[in-house]
Amino acid sequence: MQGRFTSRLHDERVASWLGIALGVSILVSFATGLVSHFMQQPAGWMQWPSRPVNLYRVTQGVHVIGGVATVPLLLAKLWTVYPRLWQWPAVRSVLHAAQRLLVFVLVAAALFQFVTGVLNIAYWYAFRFFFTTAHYWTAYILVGALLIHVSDQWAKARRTVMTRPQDAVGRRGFLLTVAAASGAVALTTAGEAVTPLARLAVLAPRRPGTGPQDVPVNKSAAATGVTATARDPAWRLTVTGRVSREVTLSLADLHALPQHTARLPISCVEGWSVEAAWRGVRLRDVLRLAGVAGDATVRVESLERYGLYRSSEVDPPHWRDPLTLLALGMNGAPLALDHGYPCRLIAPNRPGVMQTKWVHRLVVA
Ligand SMILES: Nc1nc2c(c(=O)[nH]1)N[C@H]1C(S)=C(S)[C@@H](COP(=O)(O)O)O[C@H]1N2
Ligand SMILES: [Mo]
Repeated sequence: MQGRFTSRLHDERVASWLGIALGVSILVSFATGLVSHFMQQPAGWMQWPSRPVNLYRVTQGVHVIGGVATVPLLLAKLWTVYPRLWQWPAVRSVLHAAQRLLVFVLVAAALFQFVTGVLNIAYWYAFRFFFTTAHYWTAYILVGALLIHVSDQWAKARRTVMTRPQDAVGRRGFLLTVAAASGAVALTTAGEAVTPLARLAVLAPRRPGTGPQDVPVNKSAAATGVTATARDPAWRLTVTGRVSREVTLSLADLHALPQHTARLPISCVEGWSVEAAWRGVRLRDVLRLAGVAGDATVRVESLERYGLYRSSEVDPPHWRDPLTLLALGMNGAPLALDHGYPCRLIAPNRPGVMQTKWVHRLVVA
């Protein structure tokens, strides 16, 4: 049966090199994915630092852009090894059956991660399950299967790549083509996070320079139903919870406090990121007015009634940071309604989903 697959590129050497590249990319995706998960849902003992300012921007850019660039590697690897699917006899022993089952789990988990990941950043929610949870748990299955597969294949792959090939069947050309495809995908996506490359980012769903005030918007005020409440002159910011005194501030009160500027990125979990010059009051100044303990955590709540991103938790390293602002303006103009007018949180080294817009309440715990 295998004789029918005429291309000699379906061989061990190509499979090994692609396997090594895939193994490295998947482990990098896994590590950066864990960073993103635990920044959003820290375990009890975790406190993330607020510096370096661009840390999350880099880890999540690597996760998403690196993940998209891995797709050509995965496709090439599957093409290289698929003749084995039809090997005969299908099962030779218990061990062989276990190996085949493992490869099945590995391929299924890898396809699931890449397909759902790409659909998610393309805003094509074709699946019924909640992406984040499914993507997170499947990552452990993928990496578990990968580690067993690597320990199983290590010796053989090592021998294969260490010995000189006896024939020339165009492997090098094939591998270079795959590398070029992967590089091209990366180059045409990277502009979503690397602003100077924005014009090349034809594959990126969001790009710097688009959207109000040159910054993209995921959820608009209209989509979240806050247009009227955000524009209401009766809008107030309240500081409540474990405070020495409750504080209520109007927009004019906020403008009367000392104003600061911070150059910080919005770094979306979807991989796009854009730096902007934010202007507003320091979160710590507002919390001090209410007399907040230094070790408190603060929940920043928006006017939004429903929706997963209507509030976010701010730990001491972030709220004490002088760069963390309740922004009233950006890029030299008052905050656009879609960017969170009258007031939004912006903090260093933090996922975009936790940069709450249309803030109206700070609850101290
Ligand atoms: N209240 C509220 N804040 C929110 C969101 C939201 O849906 N509701 N979306 C978040 C997400 S996912 C991102 S990436 C950033 C984007 O900020 P921008 O629209 O100003 O670029 O806002 C965050 N703040
Ligand atoms: Mo986001």
